[in-house]
Amino acid sequence: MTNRDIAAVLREMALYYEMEGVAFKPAAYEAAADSIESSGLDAATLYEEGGRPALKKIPGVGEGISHHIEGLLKRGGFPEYRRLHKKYPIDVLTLTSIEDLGPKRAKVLYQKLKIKTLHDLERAATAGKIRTIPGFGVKTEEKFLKGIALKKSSHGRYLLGHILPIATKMEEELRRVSGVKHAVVAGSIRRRQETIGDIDILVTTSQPEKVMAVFVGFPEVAEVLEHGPTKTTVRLQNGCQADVRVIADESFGAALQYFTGSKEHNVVVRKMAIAKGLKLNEYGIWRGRKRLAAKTEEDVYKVLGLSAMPPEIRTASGEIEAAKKNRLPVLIPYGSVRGDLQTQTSWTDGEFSIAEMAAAAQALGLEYIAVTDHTRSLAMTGGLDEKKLWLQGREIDALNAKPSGFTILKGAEVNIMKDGSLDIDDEALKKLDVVGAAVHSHFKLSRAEQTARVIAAMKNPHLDVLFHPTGRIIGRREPIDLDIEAVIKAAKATGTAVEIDSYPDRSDLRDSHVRMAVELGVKLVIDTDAHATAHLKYLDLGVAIARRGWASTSDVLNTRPLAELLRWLRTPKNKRK
Ligand code: DGT
Ligand code: CA
Ligand code: CA
Ligand code: ZN
Repeated sequence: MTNRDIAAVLREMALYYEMEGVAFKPAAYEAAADSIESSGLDAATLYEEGGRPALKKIPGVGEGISHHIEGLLKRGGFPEYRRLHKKYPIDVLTLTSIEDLGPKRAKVLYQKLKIKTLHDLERAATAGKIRTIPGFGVKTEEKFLKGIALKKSSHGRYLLGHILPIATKMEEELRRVSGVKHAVVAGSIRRRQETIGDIDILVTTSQPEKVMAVFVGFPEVAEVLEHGPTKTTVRLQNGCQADVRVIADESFGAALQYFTGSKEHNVVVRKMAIAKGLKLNEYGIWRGRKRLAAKTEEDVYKVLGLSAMPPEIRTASGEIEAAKKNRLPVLIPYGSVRGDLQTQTSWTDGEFSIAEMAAAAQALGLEYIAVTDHTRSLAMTGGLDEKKLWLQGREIDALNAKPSGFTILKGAEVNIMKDGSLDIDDEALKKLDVVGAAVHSHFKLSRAEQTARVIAAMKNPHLDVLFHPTGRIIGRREPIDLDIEAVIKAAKATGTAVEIDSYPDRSDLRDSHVRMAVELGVKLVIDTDAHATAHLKYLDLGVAIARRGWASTSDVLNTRPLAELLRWLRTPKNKRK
């Protein structure tokens, strides 16, 4: 049983407790699930080596949950889980992944229509049965159908944030096998695309059989689909396929270039080769039977008169022209964000206190964070009003007064109301270090209305960062209908920064939007939107989006040291550069 399997059961428990209307437990189980999923420690190994006390080393795992995990590891279940699963024999994780379908509604759907699966839901919705339940209506029914369609369309692809840690771990472990020289993840993962079809690993080694034996023996492997000395393909527990190709060391660069892609990029590069009377394939770049280069990617590109392009921008959208002219952008490096400017705490819907979030951020090497809890019109999160923001500010002052080399900024994730106004007074906003605002309601306005609403909000003299510019959640919620170009231009005109959200299924500002912002000289901010300490480590996923959008360090405000960031924030908006 993997950490991911355990996390799934704990998430199910959280949903069951929500159905039952139990207080506190849902949040605790959800937090434990996040923590286990992102932990570098394997729960089964911990348990094997140190029993139940060892499990409690995982943050968020206390007495009760450690008993449950023991039950899962020893017997594949535990009494409370069996009781609730019997009471609600439904695929609650899948059903509640549909927008607007929470656990409470899943319970009603089961009780009234015996809906257990996504298939049942689709059948009931197309038969017009959902609308017969009090409180559901035609709109809800349509929304469910849309949600199902969205889910189907993203089927078979995986979020980068979920796959990258697994791929990186495999790469590192294969590198340690004796005889291995190179082990590198290629394909869409190397290009850091937002979703991933499969994992492609390239290896050069003197002992191919050994590498393949280690690969098929990884604990994540569910099934071996093809096992040979040059190519082996497996399916992982999470459904994703992974393959390892063993290639000749002398053509490593050519193979890496070929298998990194994108296909579109490769098509253009190969045409360039043909135009020069050359041939390019995964074994090298050739004139007739003479191999001109193959050892490194740089060598291969050089034959074509190109400097090597960072994988993230190999999309056939201008990078080849830039490489020809030696005008490639210097992309923002991974690890260069100094502070997270969107985090939520237990003051609202986050799991941890301000002090805990700050300590975790500092442990990751960050220099500052902004606490940006939700504000009052988001009542379900316990959103803060002016008074509570002030009180929170006093807590932050007290924490900052202790010498730590780390700074907590006062902020908020203010709500943009339907008319574009903000739900907190200007006087209170003025006292904050950094004000973010986002759309959290009225997602379905027309493009013209939605655009005007967001632009009106950006005109507020205290709004520093537009959070969640599009509101998209991958595979779950369509973006709001927005004239994004007009919004980005308004950001420039008003001196407002725009957020790149690093959370794995958010990235609601897309690479193409980032590129537009960079071209227009709009400042960006990279945040995790952390609701728990375990989320803070997602910052580099946001850096990947920034890189895909051709952003440099200077485009991203929170790569700056604190004093410089504060100088920008304290400059009146119409004077910001
Ligand atoms: P994915 O797996 O759907 O997220 O996307 P990729 O880009 O990883 O695609 P994949 O796994 O099918 O192939 C890996 C790379 O191999 C791809 O990016 C470029 C190269 N490649 C594969 N098939 C072809 C092809 O037919 N033509 C060219 N030029 N390159 C190919
Ligand atoms: Ca791939
Ligand atoms: Ca592949
Ligand atoms: Zn929140």
